[in-house]
Formats: sequence, C-alpha cells, structure tokens
Amino acid sequence: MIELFYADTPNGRKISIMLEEIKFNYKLTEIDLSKGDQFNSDFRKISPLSKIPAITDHKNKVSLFQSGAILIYLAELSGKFYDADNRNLINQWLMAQMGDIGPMLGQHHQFHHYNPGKSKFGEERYFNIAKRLYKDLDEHLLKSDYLAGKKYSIADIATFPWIARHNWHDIGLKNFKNLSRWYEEISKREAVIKGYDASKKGEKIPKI
Ligand SMILES: N[C@@H](CCC(=O)N[C@@H](CS)C(=O)NCC(=O)O)C(=O)O
Repeated sequence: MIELFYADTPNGRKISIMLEEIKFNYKLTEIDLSKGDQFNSDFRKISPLSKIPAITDHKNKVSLFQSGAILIYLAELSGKFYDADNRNLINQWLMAQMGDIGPMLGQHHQFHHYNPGKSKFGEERYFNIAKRLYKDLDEHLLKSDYLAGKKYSIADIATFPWIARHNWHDIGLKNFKNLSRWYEEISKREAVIKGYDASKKGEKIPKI
C-alpha cells in the first residue's frame, strides 16, 4: 500500500493522478501547507525540503520525495506510462516540467495570482515566461500527440495539473489549439478526473 502525503496543488495532483491511472491502492495523508504541517519532524524525515508530494511504499519500505522521482518509481513498479524504448524523450519532457514548466508557472502564480501589484518586474517577467511556455508547448503539440510522442506518459501526467491552473494564468488557453486539444483529451480520462479530486472536495477540472 502506498501512502501519499498530499495537498491539492499541481505537484500533489501529479501523484494522485498517477496512482489512479495505475490503479494502485493508496492512502491519502493530507498535509495542510497553510498550517505548516510540512515542517513537522516526522514528515521532514521523508521530505527533507518540507514539500509535498512524498510517498511511503509500506510494502517495499521505500519513501520518496520530489514528484518526478515518485512518478518514475511508480511507473517502474507498475510498468505503465514509461515505455523502455522511449525513455529519453519521456525523461526529457519530465525534466522540462520539473525544471521549467512547474517552477516558472509557479512564479507566475505567485506574482500574478496571489500578489498582484507588489512587483511590476516580477509580474511582467513571469507572465512573459508563462506565455512563452504556452506558445512553445502549443508548437510542440502540433507535431506530437503527447509530450513524449504518440503515447500518454508520466511527462503528460506531470504537466497536466499545471496547465489545469489556466484560469489563473490569464493567457487564454483556448487560443492555443494544440495545447487545448491535449488538455481536453487528458481532462476526459477517468483516472485524471478522480485523481484531480483526490481529497474528495468536489473539485472539477477547469474547462477551457
Ligand atoms: N520540485 C518539487 C516541488 C514541490 C513543491 O513545491 N511543493 C509545494 C506545494 S506545490 C510545497 O510543498 N510547498 C510547501 C513549502 O514550501 O513550504 C516536486 O516536484 O515535488
């Protein structure tokens, strides 16, 4: 049984969606970030940077933090969404999510959504970076069904919950035809709908 240390954020949802996709039994342990649960000493033994998501695989006695590492672990354990003959491409797009797409959209959330008016420089910088990411992803998805080629993979699972914050981004997802096609298709997957609302608060995937 996998225990998922979770909050309703894009990084948390990557793992709840993956667990639903691979149909593993899991227990959700919610970490209330607003109350500072992430700094509890027991949690920090598993996640030394005090961040969700993290997992404990109680059967195999393995604990992991960092969503990319967790996705690779679950993909290898289940044999799903991480084809051996396509790992260079999947790793590349997974790292693009971990190193660029997530952190940059995360900064855009901070300046544009949570703290507008506090820093003109920060707002402009991350708005522009977010727009460029939408454009680049859209161009890529014109040539590719999914991020890493013809098949849905952990790279898509990692990226989807970030694009699901498109209302916060104010960039107009509908104007990006290929990114919208990718988003709508993934939005319809039963496991994605379930994993998006892992904490069962009735949260729906935002429509375009
Ligand atoms: N690179 C990390 C990022 C994780 C992350 O930033 N988690 C945030 C929530 S989305 C968090 O736990 N923040 C709490 C804090 O920093 O105090 C991953 O992909 O797992």
